[in-house]
Amino acid sequence: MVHVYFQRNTTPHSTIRHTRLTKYAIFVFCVFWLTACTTAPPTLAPAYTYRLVNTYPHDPEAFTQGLIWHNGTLYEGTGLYGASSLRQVALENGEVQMITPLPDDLFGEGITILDDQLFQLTWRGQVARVYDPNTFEQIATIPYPTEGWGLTHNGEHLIMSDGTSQLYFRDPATFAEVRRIEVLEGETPVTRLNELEFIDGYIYANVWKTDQIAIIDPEDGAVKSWIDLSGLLPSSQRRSSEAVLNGIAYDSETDRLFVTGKLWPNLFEIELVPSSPTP
Ligand SMILES: [Ca+2]
Repeated sequence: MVHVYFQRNTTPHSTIRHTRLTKYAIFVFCVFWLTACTTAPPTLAPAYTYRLVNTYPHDPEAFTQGLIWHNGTLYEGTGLYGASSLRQVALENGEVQMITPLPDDLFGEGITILDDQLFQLTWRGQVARVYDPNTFEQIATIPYPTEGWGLTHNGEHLIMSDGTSQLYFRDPATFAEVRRIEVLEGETPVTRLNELEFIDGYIYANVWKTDQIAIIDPEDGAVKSWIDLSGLLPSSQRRSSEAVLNGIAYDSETDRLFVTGKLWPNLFEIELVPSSPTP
């Protein structure tokens, strides 16, 4: 096709040649533009920063692995072998109102409450513990085949992370895998997904050892936005390299978003603020 065009372009009529050359240039540009559009790296998801609304005390010994808001109070799951627990915590003063320890050989991880059952994962124990959220009486244990990191639910299924870029949707009665998504920013897997919260139809996941929370489409795993919490707890107040952001809870009745971290002395209520566009 291009060869035929050049043959036609041998006409001595300069105006026609000029017009055809212009058309050819436009054609080449369009081909190049379309090719560029299909192969260019995806645009990074837009980011939010935060506005600090309230600061509350948080047990600096709590190695936070799960955080939720339920029926007007906080519930927290903590980790480490020999120190893992499930807690009910007063927001205003951080006091532990109810606590049950885990066996020393279990490392507690994410928690969530669905249909009046409280689920707590374990890291490598491959077993979830199920409690009555009002009494912390243990109701059941349910095995699963992966590591356990973060946990939330969409009202029907449990949603679970295992430190990879995968999120697993599980039947709350059996932990059978219903489906899974790979979390991607463009085509790049987002790994080390940790504590989770399902908020207004999206999965919020903080990324281990970062100050970043990904907002994820639960249908296809696409990262829709990021929340940058850099500076929320200064490094001078972090006791070790393990003292990282890990805990997202949401009070849907009052639209309050809470975050904290492992061994953090504070729990924060924040509001999301769109980042200023890059000039
Ligand atoms: Ca959570």
